[in-house]
Amino acid sequence: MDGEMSSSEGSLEGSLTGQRLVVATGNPGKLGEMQAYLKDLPWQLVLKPADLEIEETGATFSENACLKASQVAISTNNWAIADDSGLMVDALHGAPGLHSARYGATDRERIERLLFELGNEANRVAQFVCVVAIARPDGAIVLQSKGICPGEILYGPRGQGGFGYDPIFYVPEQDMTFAEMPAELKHTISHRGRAFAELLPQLRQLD
Ligand code: ITT
Repeated sequence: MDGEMSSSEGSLEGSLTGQRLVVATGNPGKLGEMQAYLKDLPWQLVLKPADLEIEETGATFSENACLKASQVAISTNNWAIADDSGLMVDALHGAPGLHSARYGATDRERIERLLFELGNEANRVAQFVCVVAIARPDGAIVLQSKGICPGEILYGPRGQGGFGYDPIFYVPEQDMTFAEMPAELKHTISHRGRAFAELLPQLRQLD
């Protein structure tokens, strides 16, 4: 996956027919999940050019998702889909939130920092939030949806799957962290899964 991401714009798996849809993410974990949600649609999925970086200056997940989708659409003159997401921890007043990706240099450092900031705090309540936006080639946003997944932050990592904060995000109903779940289960119940569940029927109608 990393190899694919380092290439410039290129085709991904998916339909070979239909309009091109640029998947506007530089995060390989997200890319894999977005591809899985989009795989049966009649769109030709295309990678964002590796050197096209969008500055996330928005004040909300929605603003950032729209920014990324719009700017990638305009730069590539194609339809584009973007996701802005993050982990909000109640006891940290919503942090890392919008800054989830910038909380540390690597997934491991981000997890270590979050566990350090929380310390022995008894309130471990948290939620993952995801907004997905789709832009036309002229940059206009045509679809947007939001998904939330409630859970708790563990005291240490558990599980090998997923990416990002998955090993410390525990979902009580499943008695598993995101990293312990089979990918299909995470895809169904996650913040991203919920956002895509709302978006996909509308995307089918667009086509
Ligand atoms: P793009 O903007 O290029 O898509 P990014 O990683 O910078 O990639 P965001 O700004 O949306 O994306 O940051 C979201 C961060 O939140 C991401 O880097 C992860 O650390 C975390 N995150 C989001 N969804 C997650 C998930 O399903 N599991 C674990 N961590 C997740």
